[in-house]
Amino acid sequence: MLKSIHVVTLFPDWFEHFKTLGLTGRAISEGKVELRCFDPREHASGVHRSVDDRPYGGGPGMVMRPEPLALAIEAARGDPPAVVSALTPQGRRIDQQSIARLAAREQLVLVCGRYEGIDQRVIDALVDEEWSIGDYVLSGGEPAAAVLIDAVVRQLPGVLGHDQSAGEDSFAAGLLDHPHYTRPDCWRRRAVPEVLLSGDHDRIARWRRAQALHRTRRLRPDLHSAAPAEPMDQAVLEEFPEEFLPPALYPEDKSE
Ligand code: 4GX
Repeated sequence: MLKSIHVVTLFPDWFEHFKTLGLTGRAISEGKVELRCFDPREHASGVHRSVDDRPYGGGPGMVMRPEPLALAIEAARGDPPAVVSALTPQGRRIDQQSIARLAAREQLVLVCGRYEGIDQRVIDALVDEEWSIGDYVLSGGEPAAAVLIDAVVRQLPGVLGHDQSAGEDSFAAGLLDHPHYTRPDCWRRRAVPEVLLSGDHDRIARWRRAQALHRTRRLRPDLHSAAPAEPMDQAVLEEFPEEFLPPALYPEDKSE
């Protein structure tokens, strides 16, 4: 199970606020996981401590210089060396299954590139795997690392509240989540689905399963085909067929 996350970044400030916030912040302050940054600039020599240089072959932008980055990665991976992961657009797309596997490691070493990228020789020599958060271009790996860290930390035991667990996430079952509602039971003439007010917890669980199945089939047919079916699914879908109309509007506001 994950104990420490080491982030190699030219912008350790990026994580200063992040590591105090929300679920991740609480997990760190409670000592469930540790987050440390390793800044290549601290390994840069010369008066200017420069960490980037112009690309061989010309062209726009700058490339991260190999030596300061390599020294920071070596400090971050420790001895014996942990697996080193870089966030890059050419990496493997992260999904919930990869998050579960990453959360099962003792240590994550996340390399965030800036500028046009990293000298390829550093990737060849020191990076074991590359991960992407999606097909769009960021200006640095830091937001991608933050996405990965958020998703991984909420998998750790005791990080979610007592009555929640990451294993019960709809995504863990390969489906999108069901819709959620809170008070008031009528808001701007829109009612909460009556089943949720019934107090019948088995029926509510069946309704939620049906909504997750309907939503996933409609919005993400790719996920729907891959999701494992439950024995009850057919019965649940017959009990709660997809509704084409939104719940009836109340004639007038009961409350707000
Ligand atoms: N999912 N980027 C990394 C710089 C870079 C380029 C090449 C190493 C090699 C991204 C993404 C992403 C932009 C982060 C380029 N570093 N990362 N950065 N999409 O777009 O993860």
